[in-house]
Amino acid sequence: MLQISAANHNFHSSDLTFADENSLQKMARKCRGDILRMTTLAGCGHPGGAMSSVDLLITLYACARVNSTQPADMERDRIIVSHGHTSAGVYSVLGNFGFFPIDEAIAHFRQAGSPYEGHVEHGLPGVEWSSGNLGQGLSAGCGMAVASLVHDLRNHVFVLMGDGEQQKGQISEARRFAVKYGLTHLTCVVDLNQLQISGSIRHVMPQNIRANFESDGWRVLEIDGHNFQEIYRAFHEAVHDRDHCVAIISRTVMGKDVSFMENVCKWHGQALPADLFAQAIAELEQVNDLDRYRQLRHLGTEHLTIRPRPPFQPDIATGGSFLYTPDKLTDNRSAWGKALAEITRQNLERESATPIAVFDCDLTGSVKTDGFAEINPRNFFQSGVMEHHTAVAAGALSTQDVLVFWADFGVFGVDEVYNQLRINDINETNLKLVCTHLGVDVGEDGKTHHCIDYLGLLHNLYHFKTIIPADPNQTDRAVRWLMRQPGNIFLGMGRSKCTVITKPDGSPFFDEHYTFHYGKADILREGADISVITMGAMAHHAVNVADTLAAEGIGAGVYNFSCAKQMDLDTLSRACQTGLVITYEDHNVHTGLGTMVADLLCRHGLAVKLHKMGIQDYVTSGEPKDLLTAVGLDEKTLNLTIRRMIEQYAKSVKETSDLEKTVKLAKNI
Ligand SMILES: Cc1ncc(C[n+]2csc(CCOP(=O)(O)OP(=O)(O)O)c2C)c(N)n1
Repeated sequence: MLQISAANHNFHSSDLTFADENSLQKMARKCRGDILRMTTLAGCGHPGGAMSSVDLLITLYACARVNSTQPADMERDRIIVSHGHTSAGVYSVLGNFGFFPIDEAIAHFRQAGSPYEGHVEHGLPGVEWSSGNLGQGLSAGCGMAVASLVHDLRNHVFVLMGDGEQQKGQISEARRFAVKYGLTHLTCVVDLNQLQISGSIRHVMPQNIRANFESDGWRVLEIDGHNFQEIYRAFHEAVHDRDHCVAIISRTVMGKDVSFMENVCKWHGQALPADLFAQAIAELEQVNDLDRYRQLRHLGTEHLTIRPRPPFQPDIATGGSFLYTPDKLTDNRSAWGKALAEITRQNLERESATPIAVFDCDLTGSVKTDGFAEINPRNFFQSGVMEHHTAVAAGALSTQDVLVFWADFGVFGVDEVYNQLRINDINETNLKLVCTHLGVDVGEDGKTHHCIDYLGLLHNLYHFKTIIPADPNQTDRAVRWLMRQPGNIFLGMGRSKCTVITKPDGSPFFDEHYTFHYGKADILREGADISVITMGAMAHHAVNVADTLAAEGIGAGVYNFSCAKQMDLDTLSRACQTGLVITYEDHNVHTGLGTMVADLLCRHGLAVKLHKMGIQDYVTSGEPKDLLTAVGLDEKTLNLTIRRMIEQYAKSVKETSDLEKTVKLAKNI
């Protein structure tokens, strides 16, 4: 096992000792052989970039403050590999440095059920962030560098990236963020091998990487990315420069050290066939031991383990609650902002409290993060119009023992950044995403701003919980609940002020005795004739309609399913007892609550007549109440729909009994 000298550990002295340089060179040769072993055995992968990046990786994992025996130590440096396709390079280094058995990584690379995935996987010790979609790693690095500020750590964050990857716009967002927040303990390294999948980076998409970094305020160093002394010195400079974020542009050679692979872009994403592997491994002066690994691969992957992130249990005091009374309209977003500010105040001086951080994308007043910003400005991150970056930075920070909120409009916090949220979900983050201005409630801003598809999008993300509270009281209690939860949670609300939902006696439904339970539905009104299933801003319309119909003797039950992704089956079964169900929502009718209800009804054999009321197409600008009328979601239309369904049902029952009578007559029974 490679042991670096104390002088070079943590980039302490300014030069690499001769002995350490020799050790790193030897290790590089071994790692290049292992990259080829892995990819040839798997018959796929990305050997070319892995071989150009590997000297940078070796220097980092050898000299940075990381320890294979304590890979989760809080004080460790964070190393993020943004060009996750170079996984064979990363695994070869981590395996040879003892983070896991190298033979295991070689034998099971890209095999079904194995943690040694095609793109780097955070379930492995030493891997901080699963990447694969290019352009996101620097944002993850920013999030982890913010964690150092929040926890007052003295560590360093390193991000490795490809050069083709630099074409991605999100990187410029991350560069600006890093400079604005003085993340001088963040260093990035660009592997400048001049090639990407389709050829030379100059032909695919010309760029000026150095100028891009410099114009955003970074200090840039240029080095030979295969010269260990130069690599080490650059890291040493970067780590000790407390005035700049430093980018190290490293000139490298794709396929380095195998003559026929060097500078050939075909090897970016292609494994060597067995005959070329034999040639290459001979050039690297190593034995061709592929058969041994083939045998190990045949053993399968059942014995391999993936380590989930350590559980996150925020310690937050959430005592008390605000009670909103029916005599006044209040918007849910104000209820969220007020609860956030009050809980922040409660926890600010508590020694054991988990730190809270809030990200905002230039919508502070609208998404009600201003109260937090005033109370805890140090942990408030104004990220401007940089949602892609923010989604990832906030997600990465949430893996570092910080309770992280990102508040935005629905169209920017979900639609704009769907893939970033997906990567967060894959990374098992603990992000609390709070989106306002959902549905057509945004009204006059028009169709670009009507977020009507968020529920369907978030339904795709296996680990995201969704909560769409019905009124300010439920919002307050949901915020208090989610403050103490691990995992990704979405809290959604509209823009307008809304009516406080009441019990039939006129008192608040979600009163001082109410506690939010994730997955529990609320029966807002009982009714034996028909059931309306709804959530969020539409709930009070359904209650109004039910109350009007009750006065005429029609029993419409109203069910608030604020947690659509974990539906309360008992309450759903109860709603189905009427035989008639309407789902009522201001979402895309194809992917919203109605479709989720229909799915559940089918899966559990609950037979009802179901009518889905939702949005059929994009909607124009207009006042929210007019838009609800335009799309057939106003109270009058709900009222008529309920009556029509009940009438049709009665008619069909009558027709059935008439038919039965006729049949009986015909049979002379
Ligand atoms: C967002 C995104 N778009 C496209 C891809 C597909 N892809 C994988 S690697 C690659 C080229 C990357 O080039 P570079 O960063 O220079 O890596 P190298 O070729 O040096 O390994 C592309 C386009 C991706 N992984 N992510």
